[in-house]
Amino acid sequence: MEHETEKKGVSRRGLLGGTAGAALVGGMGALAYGSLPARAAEGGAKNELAPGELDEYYGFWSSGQSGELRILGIPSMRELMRVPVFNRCSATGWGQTNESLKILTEGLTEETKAMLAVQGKVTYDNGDLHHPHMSFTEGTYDGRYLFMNDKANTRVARVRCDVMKCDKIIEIPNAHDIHGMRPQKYPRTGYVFANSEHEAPLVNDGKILDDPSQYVNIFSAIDGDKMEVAWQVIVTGNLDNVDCDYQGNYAFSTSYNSENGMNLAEMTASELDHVVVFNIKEIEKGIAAGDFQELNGVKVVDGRKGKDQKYTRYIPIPNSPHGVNAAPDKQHIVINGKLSPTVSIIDVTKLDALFSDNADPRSAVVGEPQLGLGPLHTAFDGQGNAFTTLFLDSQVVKWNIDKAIRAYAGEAVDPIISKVDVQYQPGHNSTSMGETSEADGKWLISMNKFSKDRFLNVGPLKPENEQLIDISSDEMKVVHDGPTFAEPHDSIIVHRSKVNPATAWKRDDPMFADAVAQAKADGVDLESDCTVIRDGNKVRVYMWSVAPTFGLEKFTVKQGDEVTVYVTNLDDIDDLTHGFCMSNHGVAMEVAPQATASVTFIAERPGVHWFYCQWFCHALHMEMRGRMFVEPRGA
Ligand code: CUK
Ligand code: CUA
Repeated sequence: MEHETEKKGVSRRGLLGGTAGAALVGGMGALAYGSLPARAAEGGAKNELAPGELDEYYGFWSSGQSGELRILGIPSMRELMRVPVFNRCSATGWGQTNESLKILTEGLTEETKAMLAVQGKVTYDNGDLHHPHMSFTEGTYDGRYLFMNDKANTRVARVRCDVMKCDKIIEIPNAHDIHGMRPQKYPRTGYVFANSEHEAPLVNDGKILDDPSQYVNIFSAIDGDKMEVAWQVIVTGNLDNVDCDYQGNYAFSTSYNSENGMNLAEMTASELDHVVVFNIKEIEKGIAAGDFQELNGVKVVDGRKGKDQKYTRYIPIPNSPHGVNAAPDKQHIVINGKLSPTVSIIDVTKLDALFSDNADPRSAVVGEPQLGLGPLHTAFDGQGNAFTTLFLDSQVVKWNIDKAIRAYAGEAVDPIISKVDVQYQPGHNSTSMGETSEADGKWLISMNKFSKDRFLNVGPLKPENEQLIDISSDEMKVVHDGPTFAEPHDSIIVHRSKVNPATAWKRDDPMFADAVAQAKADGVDLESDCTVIRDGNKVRVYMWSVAPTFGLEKFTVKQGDEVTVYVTNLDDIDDLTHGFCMSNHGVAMEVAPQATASVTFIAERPGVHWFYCQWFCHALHMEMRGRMFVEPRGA
């Protein structure tokens, strides 16, 4: 039995390799790749990496209602890291450390803070992270930031790519449930465009419920450098997904409820919904000229349908369109029909006429190929082809943009190149570098909502299935199934040359500037002093960590003290993260190399309590511990 397994292993490896692969598959694979031992047998690109081999791409993944950002290696699909954003994290202390609580609270509106305070909270515990996108410079990723939305609590967050940590979260006033979100592509990000999905009365103070005529929706442009709302636009209908052009002139939002309906029947009543085109330059001019109202501190222009519009155009699109994706040819925008089997192709060079000559909005549509049932999202290969997920058909369809345009103009050409079955019901898809001008046509991820029978049954709640598809030839080939937990919507695939994270923190990093300032005020040198400062019933405990010891082996506080522990990790070796966990106090945090992290709690239990390093760091990691002694009240 053992022998047999081994034999199988050998022959499988042989198949992936050169000579045996050539012999077994014959013909096409052998000719193209027979002499390249690293290639997969059947002629595609290689997706299985040997131990120790590095991936060519970073995949940045949303996690839906899990609220975090995930980092995968592509094409191996190995999960490399989880970056807590809107969620709480037991491992890193995100949502518990002072550094993370500052980020999670400072961007909330006063109204939200008051609402949370009534519930005994300082911030939200959950989030629904749908869309992670990297900042751009001149049409391609620049490796500065990742931006992402929280549909659940109307927020937008930013992750710094140098340390892969969230550094800003803002709540968007006037909006209701941020869904679609994309960074400006040109000249740089710049703006981060964010859609408010759900309509509400403009002044939502509990006086209006059943008067849809008073419901509006809000499109926001966020300044991605400052993480502040730059301006907003009032629109008609709801807003779903958003993308923008490569010229820096227009943004596009789909609306699946142009009817302004409040229930399913009303929302899907009309055959045509629309995509809203936002004229960025005109909106900026309008703001500069004072043509806005100020609402909750934000400058808001009116872009509703049916006015003499300077700021917006509404292009009719069949039916309940969902995804919107700008092609790397810098000219075409694909709107995905969802309830219509079509996608609509907008030519950005025809948009100026919509505004300057009041041309028929539909004149910007230059193609509308029928692709299959339930088109949701489209990705691109940089060679003129597009890949659209068909939710109802459980397929990805590869089609040619130019042929679709020619067919729309009356030529007898079929734009569809091929289809591949995916398992099952795909939502988003993404291609390697596909949302940039450097789309390279190597890999496609199909993010499927259901895995059904693809994995061992783990109970009624099942993982989703994300499939890696080789798109290096016209026949798309599914090469990997990847189960994922709730519920990644979207992903981007970024070439590793674009991202260059640090291996240790810099001591002057703004992430822990408050801790550094407090230490300075207390006359403490974080890099050498370990000490306890009493300030009334507030106690600040400073210590460093060097594997395998904490700078303090014990400290004493009084019952009822508010204790803040600052740990500075003096280790600067790659991978030498420490932790600080105060047992039986619900306190734990990550302290990565050269970082300072702090956490505050009330010492309410008299006696001895061990704190320990919960991040494996050394052969004597278990010994990396110390004691907090809490003197009883009145002692
Ligand atoms: S949405 Cu989920 S499948 Cu939030 Cu981008 Cu289309
Ligand atoms: Cu330090 Cu484990």
